[in-house]
Amino acid sequence: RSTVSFAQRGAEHPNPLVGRLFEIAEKKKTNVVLSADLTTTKELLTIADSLGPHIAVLKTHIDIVSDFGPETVQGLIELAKRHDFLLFEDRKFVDIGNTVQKQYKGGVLRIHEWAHIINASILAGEGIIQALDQTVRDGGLEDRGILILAEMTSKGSLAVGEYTRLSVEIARKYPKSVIGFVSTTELSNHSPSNTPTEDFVVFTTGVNISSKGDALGQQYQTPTTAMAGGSDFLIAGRGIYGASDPVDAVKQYQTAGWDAYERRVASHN
Ligand code: UP6
Repeated sequence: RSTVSFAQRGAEHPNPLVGRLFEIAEKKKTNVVLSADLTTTKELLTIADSLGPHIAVLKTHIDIVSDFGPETVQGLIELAKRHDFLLFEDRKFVDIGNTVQKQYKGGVLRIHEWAHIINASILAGEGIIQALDQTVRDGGLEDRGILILAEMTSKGSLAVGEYTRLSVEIARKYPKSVIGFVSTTELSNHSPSNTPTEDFVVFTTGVNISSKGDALGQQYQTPTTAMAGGSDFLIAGRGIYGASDPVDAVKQYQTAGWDAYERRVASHN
């Protein structure tokens, strides 16, 4: 579905959260997901406020915030409303179903209360997705979705081949809550679909305009190559918040991502 416009995909998508995501992207002309890996509430909220107008989603690692408290979440919720972006907690759930339900709903972080999107890996088998799906469906909140972490960008990642293929197979069983994948490319070649209307949203990490990687195994591709590979949303962290002028940087990622998206759609019409 990557050659269809976001507007059309949003209008036709059975999941209202995906509808809203595509609507935000079209309205703001951005498919940038800011990976806001800042470690204090003040830094996190400051960057969310200044870059908010240019992003569709803000991705957090809420457990790295050293002074985490109710004001952290309150601030994120307010900024998400003011600038119209969704919140994605990159929790990478990995445990047995019973444990992840507690991690998702409870603890100090209460992720389910504020994060529209979460992600999980299928290392533990299908039960983890079944458990999160249950919480999404019975949790009393409409706009919640799961991404399956089908690949990883770090060097030597074991999330390849059959693992990635099974991520797609499992995703198909939970259409009410699984909205897509975190992966480096679109995954239909791993597991071709029999349903032409199937529409998983592809979020791609490891995106950077000026770097090839870091000293700890991270491997980057550019916004253009990610979009050519069928990505829908580009997740970038240090390339944006680590730049000398983050506002200038986010605009560059926004333009690169949106131009590539428009070219992709135009070339198929
Ligand atoms: N992330 C990856 N690769 C994956 C999955 N997740 O980099 O396969 C996450 C990291 C970080 C962000 O946890 O929050 O995406 C990438 O940040 P960066 O752009 O600063 O490298």
